[in-house]
Amino acid sequence: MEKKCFIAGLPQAGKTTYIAALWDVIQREKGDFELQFTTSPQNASYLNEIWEYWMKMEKIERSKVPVPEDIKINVKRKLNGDELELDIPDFMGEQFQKIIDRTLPESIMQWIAQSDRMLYLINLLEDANKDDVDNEESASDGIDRTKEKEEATSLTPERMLDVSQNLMVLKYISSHSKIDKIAVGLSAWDNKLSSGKSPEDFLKDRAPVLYNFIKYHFRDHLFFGVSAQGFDYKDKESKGKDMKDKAKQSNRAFIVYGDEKDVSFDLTRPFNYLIS
Ligand SMILES: Nc1nc2c(ncn2[C@@H]2O[C@H](COP(=O)(O)OP(=O)(O)O)[C@@H](O)[C@H]2O)c(=O)[nH]1
Ligand SMILES: [Mg+2]
Repeated sequence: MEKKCFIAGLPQAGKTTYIAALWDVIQREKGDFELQFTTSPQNASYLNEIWEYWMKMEKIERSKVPVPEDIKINVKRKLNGDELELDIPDFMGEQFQKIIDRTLPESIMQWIAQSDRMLYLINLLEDANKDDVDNEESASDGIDRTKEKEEATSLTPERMLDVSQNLMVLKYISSHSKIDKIAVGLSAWDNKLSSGKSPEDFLKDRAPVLYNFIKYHFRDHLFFGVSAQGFDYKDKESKGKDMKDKAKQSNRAFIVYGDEKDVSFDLTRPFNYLIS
């Protein structure tokens, strides 16, 4: 059986970092992972490049190597030897934003239409009010600001609330594909651990509309938190050395799977969920 799965999410959702951390797991093959991966070598240069940033604990800059639209990863379930082929493109998040203003390229439309599974990342909402800007001009210096004002209030995808953008993207995907099973990852979970909430409860609290949309439009859904970096790079000075050691033991990046209280270092688990 062959299933097509893709990783989706808006720009800054954490897709590339997750793929880099996953590639670390795949290469190392150390630790107690549910899945085993092999990857076609033609994409290795891109994967290696993002992995190097990940190792150095630096933000992943726009790749110098062309971003492959198609990263094929063969997956084997250790438990029973089931094999599957996941097709994981590291599409730019901007591509998904094109859903919103209806400029999505035909090739990606087809991609979505042919997929069975999706891992969807959401980088929650630190600035949920970012577009709730008060556009009232306070200055009365006689300068005509009509044009400025128009620009400031025109609702391009970038200016919409993350929640609205995510809703529109998910709405498109749910009605233009046969995807009925998704794994929803809340990224940068290192920043959310202190909330003490499960990822599902966190989303329900922060973005009830989005949460309900997911729940009622995709038959099977898993919520998980993921910290693909393991920590916030702004703390590199204080935590960097410790994190480097952890990376060597494959326990820097972690996920919080479903309602589990403990963190897990097996980043492959959401895929294990998706392949069955
Ligand atoms: N604190 C924290 N930040 C993260 C984590 N993963 C990604 N980020 C940050 O989120 C931003 C977007 O990540 P990126 O992987 O480039 O997102 P993409 O646009 O979806 O590919 C970057 O600034 C990352 O440093 C994480 O695990 N923890
Ligand atoms: Mg990216």
